[in-house]
Formats: sequence, C-alpha cells, structure tokens
Amino acid sequence: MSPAASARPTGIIRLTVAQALVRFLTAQYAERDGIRERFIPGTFGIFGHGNVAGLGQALLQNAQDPAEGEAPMPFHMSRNEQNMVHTAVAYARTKNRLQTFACTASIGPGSTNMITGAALATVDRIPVLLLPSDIFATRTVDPVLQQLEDETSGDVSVNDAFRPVSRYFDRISRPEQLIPAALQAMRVLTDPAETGAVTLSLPQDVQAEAFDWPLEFFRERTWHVARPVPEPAALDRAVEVIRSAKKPVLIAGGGAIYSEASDALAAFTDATSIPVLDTQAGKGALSADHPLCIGGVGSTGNNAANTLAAEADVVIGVGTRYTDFTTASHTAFRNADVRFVNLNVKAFDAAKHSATMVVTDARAGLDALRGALAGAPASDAAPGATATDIASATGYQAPAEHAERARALRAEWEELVAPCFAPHDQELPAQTEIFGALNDMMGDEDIVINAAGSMPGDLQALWKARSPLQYHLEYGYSCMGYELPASLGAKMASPSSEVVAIIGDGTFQMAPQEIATIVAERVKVILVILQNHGWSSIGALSESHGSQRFATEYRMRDATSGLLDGGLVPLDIPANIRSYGIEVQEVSSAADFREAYRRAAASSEATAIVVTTNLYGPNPPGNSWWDVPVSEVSTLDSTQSARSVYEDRRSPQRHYL
Ligand SMILES: Cc1ncc(C[n+]2csc(CCOP(=O)(O)OP(=O)(O)O)c2C)c(N)n1
Ligand SMILES: [Mg+2]
Repeated sequence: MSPAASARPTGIIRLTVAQALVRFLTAQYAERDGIRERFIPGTFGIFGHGNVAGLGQALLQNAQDPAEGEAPMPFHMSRNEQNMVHTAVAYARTKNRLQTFACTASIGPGSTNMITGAALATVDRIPVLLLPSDIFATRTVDPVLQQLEDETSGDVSVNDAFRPVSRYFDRISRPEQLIPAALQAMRVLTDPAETGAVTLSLPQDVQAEAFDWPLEFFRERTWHVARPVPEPAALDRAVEVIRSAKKPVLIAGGGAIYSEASDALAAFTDATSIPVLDTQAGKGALSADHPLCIGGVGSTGNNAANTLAAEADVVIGVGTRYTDFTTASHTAFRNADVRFVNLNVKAFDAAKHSATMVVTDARAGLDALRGALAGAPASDAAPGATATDIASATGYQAPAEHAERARALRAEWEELVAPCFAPHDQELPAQTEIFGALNDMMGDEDIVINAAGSMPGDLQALWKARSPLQYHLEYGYSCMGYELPASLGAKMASPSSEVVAIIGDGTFQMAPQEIATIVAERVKVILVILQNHGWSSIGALSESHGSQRFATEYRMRDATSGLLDGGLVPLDIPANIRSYGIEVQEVSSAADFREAYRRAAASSEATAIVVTTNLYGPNPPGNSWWDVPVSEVSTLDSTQSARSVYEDRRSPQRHYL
C-alpha cells in the first residue's frame, strides 16, 4: 500500500475524489429477502482527458495497490458510451435491479454519448450509475477541449443535459460534496420507486484532487431494497372494486418481474381465476403454460387479450406504466364503466387512469390482495345476511363463464397464428418462422433480447415465455442499438443462460462495434441478425399511414430519380461481423436456421447467424391500433385516405376518468 493511501490513526485517509468514489462503491451492498450482493460489482468505461488520470488512475490503483480491505472493482472497456450504459441496464434488469454497473466517460462527447442510455434506464426504471466527466471546477483553463461555453452562465456544461433523464443528478464541484452525493446516489439506485439513471458529474480537476476522508465513509453499507406493503385502507378500497367485477383482467408489467412476483401472481390467478394479460416488460411474469396466461395486450397484443381488455369492467394493473402500446393509445379498454385498480411501488404509476391506488411492492401487494379477497368482507358477516351474501363471502372468484371465455379466446388466437410458424410459400422466411424456431429451441432460463423494429410487435403477439427471465424486451425507450450491448450485460448477469440478441439490419448498423467488447471479454452470446434491407416496421407504418414506404429501405441514390430508390446498398453484414473475429452462419430458411442455432448453441464462443427474411412479413394478424397521426391536409391521395381511416380508428379514444 502506498503511503499516501494509508489510514491515519485519526480515522482519516487522504485519497483523490476518484479514489474515494471507487473505494466507496466497492463497499456498497443491496439486500432483499435476505440475499445480499455487491451492488456495483464492476465498472464499464471509455477514457479520455476527462477521466484517464482521475477515475482511470483510481481504477488502476484499485487493481494494483488496493487499500487494506478494499474489494476489487473489475474494469471493462467498452467501444461506445451509449452501448456501455445499455450493457449496464441489461445486467441490472437481469438481476432484477439488485445489482448494476457504474459507467465512466470522458468529458464532452464521451459523456453526452451516455444520455440516450440514461434516458433508457430512467424510462425503464432500471438502476445505472453514470459518471460523466465535467469541465474544470476551477475554470482556470476554460474553455477546455470539448467544453460548450454558455455566455450567460458559467456553471452550465453539456452534462446539465443529464438532469431531465436522471432520477438523481449531482455535480461534485468540491471533494467533500462526494459524501452526501454518493449516499443519495445509492439511496435512489436501490429504491424501487425512484430508481433509474443516477448521474454524478465529475469535473476533471476534482477527480484528481485529494481530500482527507473520514474512514467511516468507506465502511461496508447494506441498502435494503424495500417491499412496501399496501396500506390497509387502500387494500380495502381495491377489494371493494374487485369484488364487484364480472369481467376483470389483470395486466402484468415489468414491476411484477423485478419484484419476483411470479409465484404470488400464479397464486392470485389460481385463487381468483382472473385472466392475466402482459406488457412487453411483464411477459413471463406468469408462465405461458398457465391456462389463464392470455398474453400480450395493446397495440402489439393478441386478439384474445385485446377482446378481454375491451370488455373488462375492472382492470388490475400490476407494475405497469400503461404506455400507449399497452392501452392501444387509449382505445384498448372500451367498457363504458371500466375501473382500474393499480398496484405499483410508484404512486405516480399507481394513480394512472383514475385508479384505485395501491402503492405497494408487486409481490407483497398481490399476496395481500389475494388474502383480502379470500376473506369475507365485514358487511357480509352482519346478522341477517342472505344466502347469496354468505356465498359471496367465501372469497372472490371471477365468474366461471368469464374465465372459460378467456381460455376459449386464447385457443382461438393460437389457431389463428399457427400459420405464422409454418414455412410460407415464399422465397424468404417470414421472421415469425424464425421466432417460432427460437421459442421452440431456447430453454426456459435462456434469454431473448430485442428492442426495436418490427420484431417487438411480432414477439409480443407470439412469444411464449415460460420464466420471468426469458423475454427481455426493451420497449420503454425502444432504442435501436440496445440489443447487442445488452446481450453482453445479460450474459454477464446470467452466465448459465443462452443469451440471444435478435437484431434488425437497421438496428445492427446503430451499434455493431460492441462485438469487439463481447470478443475481448470472451463472453458467449448468440447474435441473430434479421437482414431485410431496411426498416420493415417503419415501412409498414409508412404505408398504412399514407406515406408509401418513403425512404424506409436501404437503397442507393438513383441517378435518374434522384431518390434513394436504386439498387440495394451492398452492405455485407456477415463480412462486417467476421471482421470482429467471430464466426457467422448465413441462412435463408427456417429449417437452416434451426440447424445454425444448434451449432451456435453448441459453440463455446460468441457467434452470429445472419438470416435473410422477407421485408413484407407476413406478420401476425391483430385487431389493435396505435396512434401515429396522419397529415390532416395533403395533396396525396394515399395520405388523404389514410387520414380518414385514422379519424375512424381514433374515435374510441378516451380518458379513463
Ligand atoms: C435509436 C432509434 N432511432 C430510431 C428509431 C425509430 N425506429 C424504430 S424501428 C426503426 C427501424 C428498425 O429497422 P430494423 O432494425 O432493420 O428492423 P425492421 O423494422 O426491419 O424489423 C426505426 C428507424 C428507434 N426506435 N431508435
Ligand atoms: Mg430491417
């Protein structure tokens, strides 16, 4: 140990801010249900002049000459700052938010590259600790390389752009500010209601500045991740609404998964026979094998779930934010008298749609609600209760015909979509055939990752998730480029799972470079790239909205038309992937894909499968809608007719008051 870092008898240690931060982070633990883990077991980063001699030095010192008792802080080099945040998010999500990574970036573009990742984490309610570097606190040398100067305010830097996308933001302008900031950062990261991106902005001079720190700052700390229980009165109100329901549904969102509520949800469903619909984040909370797991609801949902949603008189939302995809842009719930009961750890979400709010951890809330619904309401115990009252006092169950109808609707849907998995009479496979093969071949504890394009819709409609781990769809921010770096994070979090990232060709072009990190880290993932030479999703959207698939295929600028409607752009994705040093299999049929997947699964190294698919699907049939406004006036016939369809489709749109 170097003399500079040795503890003084007075309980003071002299360290730089960066050294102190690293040491602090190595001593933070999160605990839930008696399981306690290092909260930040590693750091991802890219160095530049903003952090190389500050945090970079501190991480080196941690690796080479740690203080007595200081735990290691493994360091991982990334290739792009946005990607490293996505890796951290996927890791944290796979760990049900009980662990995450820190991400350090240089000042200016290195830091602002993390803003998209920060927004994604905050939208998805996933913890990630961001450590962007900032301009000199002393301002002596201003403007430093990459500094944006604000002539009206000396304390503004580009890092202020992190504020609206972070759940907690602090700029450490003096060393001692690190103490309250680091403690608050940990509080927010480990609070299920508040969590998201937490940003500690670190001026490059302050990172390297020394300070006498009280040793107590570095003692091991355990942050208890709360499972708030429902307030009894709120539970009573929820019970009253649910007891009146004749056609109830429950919507499971991501919160049900992060709180590990699957057993509680299955017990609740068994006790009440209330059909369970799911969101992109919540699929798998109840296993697809459960007879009352009806599947995806909303714009990309299935007809069975959407029919039940349309008829529902009571909707119980568990851990859902109710995005427009879940509500089909406020057209999913059509019963005039529909009421909502929302179980959510975050009051903000619990309050949505004028709901009867139950602010609670999903698991604790479902257990409490099941208990409360099983018992007799006080009124029924009153003397003189009728036989019907007494019968209803034996516990709430959805009417038998409702549960029966849910099962029948699900069977009907399964029959309707069966052809999606069968080889089509066309040259190239539909991507749904590939998804069918994957769903068949992947184990329950394997992980499929996707985020954007036409794939999330097809997956939401078709995928059968048999564990809460399996279906990893980032559909809060739906960020193209999440999938590939996310596969690294998910695999690091769950090494025994086969991790498959499904990546559109457009998406691939957003973030291919992280393959280099996957290779360097020797992490085995399977990349499945669906090559359809364009944006199938946006093309279909464009066509259905009167814009004729304008500029949604990757084509050369044509010399005659002057438009991007020439031949296909000769991008060789397999060659591109091979250049990173990994093996690629190229296939163009579902049968060959199965063979390729078997080989990829058997390999001990990361490999890719590039599948050429049909840009035009076909996609699963669906009866739902998504609000994407069409131009109100236009000289184009296609737009005018799309506008009249639009007006018709949005007519059922309503507030739930
Ligand atoms: C970062 C980002 N930019 C833009 C979009 C809008 N967008 C959604 S899907 C899509 C096209 C995706 O293309 P591809 O990955 O090839 O998938 P496909 O639509 O062909 O299935 C675009 C541009 C987005 N979701 N994320
Ligand atoms: Mg594509």
